[in-house]
Amino acid sequence: MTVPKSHPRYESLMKRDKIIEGIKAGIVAEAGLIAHGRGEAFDYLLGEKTIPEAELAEKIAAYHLLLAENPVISVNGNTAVLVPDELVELSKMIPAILEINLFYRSDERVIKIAKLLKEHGAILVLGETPDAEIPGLEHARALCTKQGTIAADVILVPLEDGDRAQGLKNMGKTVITIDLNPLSRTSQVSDVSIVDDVVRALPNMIKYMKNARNEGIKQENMRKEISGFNNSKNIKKILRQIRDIK
Ligand code: PTJ
Repeated sequence: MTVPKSHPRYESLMKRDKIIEGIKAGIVAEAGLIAHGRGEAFDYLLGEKTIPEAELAEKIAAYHLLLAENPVISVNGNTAVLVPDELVELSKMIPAILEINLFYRSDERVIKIAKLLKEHGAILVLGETPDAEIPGLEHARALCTKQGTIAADVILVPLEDGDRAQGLKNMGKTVITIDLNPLSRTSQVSDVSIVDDVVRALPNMIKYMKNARNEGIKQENMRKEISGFNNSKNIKKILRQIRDIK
């Protein structure tokens, strides 16, 4: 189906199309469509735009990643088809390792996602041959690599399930998540919960990284901003906004 650019829901329809094509290509899990729909519902409630609380979390996340010693960006099927260029750009800017981690894991999907990221410019993508596990998880999300997830001090996990976010927290990592649902366990357990569409969140994080570099923001100033950030207060503000919609 060709969607005219003039259609009032053009952006939204294009995102759906990417997810559907991703399923046909064997990159996105079928459940990815359901996850996307849930995300859309929360996006409606947030006005389909980046709210100030998300903008703040995106800046804090960018600072965390810039200050990290071993930053890792986790990639799943939905994220790979929605923002492949941005994942690669972000990973090169920081620089951070890209590691594929899937809930509905199959070797075929992992290989296809790695290929897609490489077509978009990624040099190294981990996850095809996991050699470690996140303790306490009894599903495929536990599979990871020593070089990536295990060594990470800061990890960005877009469109996550709460189990792994908690598992990563238990390992002492700084966990940054992107999830449009502020009530999800993922959002509730993270250090920095970005309640925004991944399609808007990644470009914003890239923008804050560029600003930090261009304006020469000192590491100590980034640390100050990080320590002044209160994630649970930020989430509560978002929930209040949703509750007060007239
Ligand atoms: O590729 P796989 O096998 O790892 O599977 C990926 C999915 C997303 C299918 C899997 O992790 C899953 O089932 O996730 P959940 O438990 O449905 O959670 C996904 C969360 O992402 C939900 O809370 C949605 O609100 C949120 N979400 C969906 N689309 C977006 C989003 N958040 C930000 N941006 C989106 N575009």
